[in-house]
Amino acid sequence: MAQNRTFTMLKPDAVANGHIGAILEKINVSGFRIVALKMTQLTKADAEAFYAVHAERAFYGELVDYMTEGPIVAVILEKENAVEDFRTLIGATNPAEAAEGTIRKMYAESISANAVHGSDSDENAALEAAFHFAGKENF
Ligand code: 3AN
Repeated sequence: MAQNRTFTMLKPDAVANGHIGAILEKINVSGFRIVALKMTQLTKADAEAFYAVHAERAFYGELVDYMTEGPIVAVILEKENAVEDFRTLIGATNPAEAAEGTIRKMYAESISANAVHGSDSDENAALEAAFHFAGKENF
């Protein structure tokens, strides 16, 4: 099967709680190859643009505030069936509903501070990767 890519962010709660290493290790042992990686902090405009699809949702303001409160780690990952397999690895949006052994079950604090982002389609993975990485970083 062809290799394809997904995009993740380790969110401010995961970074602040010291989980960068553990989460990257879990991603690696689950068969994903790290293609590009950087620690950065989103501006309000960055977060509003990244989550524009949620602009009408009640939690949008809270989400933008939360995603800008501290640094994040942006990562492009590669694996067969990357998007779907990564969604399985991270678990449900609400950590209270996430399966045992998933990243959100292990490391998330709440439905908004839920430790990691995972792209929901190949198209969005490509858009989100391009949002965070310039061509020379994304090999
Ligand atoms: P996922 O990240 O599982 O794809 P989405 O795309 O529905 O979930 O939501 C994007 C982000 O918005 C979530 N990762 C979470 O941080 C936040 N979010 C989603 N639903 C809620 C909610 N009901 N209350 C607060 N924040 C939420």
